[in-house]
Amino acid sequence: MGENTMLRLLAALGGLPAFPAPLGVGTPNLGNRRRFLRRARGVLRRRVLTNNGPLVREFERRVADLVGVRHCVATHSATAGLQVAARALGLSGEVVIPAFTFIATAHALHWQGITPVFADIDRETHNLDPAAIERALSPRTTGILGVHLWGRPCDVEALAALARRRGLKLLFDAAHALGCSHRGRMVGTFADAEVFSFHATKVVNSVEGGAVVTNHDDLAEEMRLMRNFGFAGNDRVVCAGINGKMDELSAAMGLTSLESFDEFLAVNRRNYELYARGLAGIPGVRLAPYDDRERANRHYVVLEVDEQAAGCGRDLLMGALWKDNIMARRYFFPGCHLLEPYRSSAQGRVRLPETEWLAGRVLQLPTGTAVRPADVAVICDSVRAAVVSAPLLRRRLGPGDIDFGRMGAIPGGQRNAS
Ligand code: T4K
Repeated sequence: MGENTMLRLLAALGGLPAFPAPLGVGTPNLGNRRRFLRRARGVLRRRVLTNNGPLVREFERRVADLVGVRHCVATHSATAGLQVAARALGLSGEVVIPAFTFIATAHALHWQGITPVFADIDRETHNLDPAAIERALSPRTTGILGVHLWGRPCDVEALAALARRRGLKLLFDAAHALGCSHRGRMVGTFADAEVFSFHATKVVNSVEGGAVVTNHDDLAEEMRLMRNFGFAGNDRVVCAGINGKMDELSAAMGLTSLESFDEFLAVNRRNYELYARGLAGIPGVRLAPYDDRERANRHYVVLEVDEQAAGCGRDLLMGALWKDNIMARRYFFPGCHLLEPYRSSAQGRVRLPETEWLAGRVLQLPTGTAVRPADVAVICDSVRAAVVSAPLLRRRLGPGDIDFGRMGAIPGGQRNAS
């Protein structure tokens, strides 16, 4: 770091917060408001609010075309999509998953009476380590549920080969990975089924929403039945389904959001590059990279903090940023195996050194259309100031000063996003 760098006085050390109101990770991208409202008016005019309406069907076609798959089954969340997919694939007994993921990946299985068995990850890719999966297999294993964390595809070839060799089903949680590719092939085309999230915080959103994509005709048909109580006709129920449907207003938002996908991708790329430049040279912090040869949505800006080199650990840095109204997150701390109900089960005793190592040092920074170039510069300044002032921060900011578990970090005071 150059000695002449002017440092801002952090709010944690008595300065003013860098932002007057909290700036969060996951502030929704909004598409064209007029088009959304036009679609919403159409929904009201038709009085078809849900149950496989025309906008849901259009949304499914658009997602299937984008990914390049035969079928897309829209659901009201990725969690519901994972449940429906797991059941339609016939998963039971044990399924191997990473613990370094959002808790929904595990819960979706647990709710089906399936035991998620946690395998360790690779600290470079943040994704499942195929050798660790192998060690986690048992005679009760029926499948592997991989996660393309941060939109970076997991080792799809190794996982597919392992699944084939052991006669296991392969399902991918692609919640983060819309529009991402691996070796030029789109995520969504690699497993028996893959599940996207269109939650408000995702790159493309339908407020709440998800979708399962597959190239298998029978599987798609089964999942369509399952997301609609199992109804195959007015009075005919052919399986135990749930209500997993996407509604028309969500589809209106999803379609509008999809129309702006290219713009969102460009903003995320711009922000990522600004972060890379702005953080360069700060000791002990490194951005998790995206492969420039591939398509990536760059919707997660993931910082890795090396406490020894930075002089401050991830949590101290996060505390300083929160005081500056930069609501960075520590997804997915501490790892699913250390959260209930898994923590109190045999799964809580499993040793996952790579997962725990990584969960202790990653931090996600705000991006998306709510984050302007000038904001990125301010955030980078705060990170730099925190690292430079680490010894002082350690004395001023005790572990009890910030409640990281605080819910709803973004209250009504959040800035308007474009
Ligand atoms: N698999 C993976 C790997 C996932 O990451 C997820 C979800 C799933 C499966 C399940 O997908 P869904 O069933 O949700 O479709 C958020 C999201 O709720 C969750 O969808 C997402 N992953 C996860 C990574 O992040 P929280 O608990 O952090 O949400 P929350 O309420 O703290 O919001 C995050 C930030 O976004 C805050 O800074 C506030 C801001 N925000 C949020 C909402 C909802 C807004 O500004 N406006 C909003 O409307 O989980």
